[in-house]
Amino acid sequence: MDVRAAVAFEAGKPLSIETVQLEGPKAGEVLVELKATGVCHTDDYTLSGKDPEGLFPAILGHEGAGVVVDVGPGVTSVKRGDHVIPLYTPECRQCEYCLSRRTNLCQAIRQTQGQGLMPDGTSRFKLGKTPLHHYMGTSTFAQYTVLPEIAVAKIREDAPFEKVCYIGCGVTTGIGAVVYTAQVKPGSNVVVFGLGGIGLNVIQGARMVGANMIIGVDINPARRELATKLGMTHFVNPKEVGSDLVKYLVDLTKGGADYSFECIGNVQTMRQALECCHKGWGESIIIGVAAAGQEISTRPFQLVTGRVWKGSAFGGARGRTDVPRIVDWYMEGKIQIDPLITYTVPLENISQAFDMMHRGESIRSVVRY
Ligand code: NAD
Ligand code: DAO
Ligand code: ZN
Repeated sequence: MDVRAAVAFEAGKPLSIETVQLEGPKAGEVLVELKATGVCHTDDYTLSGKDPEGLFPAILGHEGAGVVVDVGPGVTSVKRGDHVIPLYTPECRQCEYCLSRRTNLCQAIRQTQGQGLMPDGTSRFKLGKTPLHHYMGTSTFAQYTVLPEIAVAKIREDAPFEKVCYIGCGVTTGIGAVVYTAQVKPGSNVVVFGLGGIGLNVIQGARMVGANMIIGVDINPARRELATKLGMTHFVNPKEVGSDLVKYLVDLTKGGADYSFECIGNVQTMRQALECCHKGWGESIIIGVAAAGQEISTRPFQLVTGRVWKGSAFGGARGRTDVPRIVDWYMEGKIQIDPLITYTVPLENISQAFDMMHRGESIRSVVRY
């Protein structure tokens, strides 16, 4: 079928709106009509050419929501008409990783997904005769996409697509890091570095689980107002604190954070996030993705004396199991999404969404198909 899509032909060039050809779903696959997709920094990172694993030409996008319109042979868990969120972290429930119950990093289709291909080693997208790479197994910058059955979460039908698409990455990454990775206990003191599309969701996750102090750290004072509405109790601007941010945070929390979250992707703030944790038990969760080749450091004594360094991908969430529950939390008013969606644009204007992100004017922009 012919499908309108934003194609990334080359690193560093703007996306181009094209009519591409999409083959139907093969065994174990589903065809999804996308209704909305968020535009995230990770799409921008790949498009910029800085992502060493970026492949071109490709159809980017990984934060979508839509409706199943066709299924391939053998598909049993979803049917035509089901509302779904595509998952860049699938959940097969059969691989060693899924069965371990110790990680959400399902490996069932890891290799081909990393090669920009479907599990059978081919692409479903073409422009003329040129195959286009899939991206993160999702390729949501297209009106329709094909996904493995294990990479869609079935969600309730009354959830608005142009809001819950954000659960496909940012919301789940932030809230999941609190609920699943760190398992923050009520009454904890939490420090969140970076109050963007991820950090703001950590803030509201911390509020949802009953944290005590929720301290937001950001160099952009404009982030204070929204973060406060989502549950932040204290705002710290490192530019105003002087040279010893770590000491300031340890003093503010009277001994250090029970949990800290790094939501920037900067190796210096990763170190600060670890070192502002409480001696003996404080846990620091790295969410931010640092640039290729960067390394983290600290004095090993920080770990010897009980601080714990962890990472979190997709919030530690098992997509097919946990994403529908997060949609329920939104529909029940336990978490907010609407104030975080700054702009909604048609596919033709997707470049505006990237421009607003570059200028720091948006938390999340959404493309509505
Ligand atoms: P964002 O740009 O919207 O937010 C970053 C925030 O950090 C901004 O508010 C900015 O002002 C602030 N900031 C920048 N430098 C700072 C500094 N030195 N000190 C304090 N604040 C500073 O980004 P985002 O969309 O929230 O993404 C955050 C990170 O999370 C990125 O690295 C992204 O790649 C990563 N990410 C990780 C996962 C995962 O599963 N681990 C998923 C999605 C995104
Ligand atoms: O299983 O090795 C693996 C790959 C896991 C990918 C995890 C994604 C990490 C977050 C990247 C940013 C997502 C938008
Ligand atoms: Zn698996």
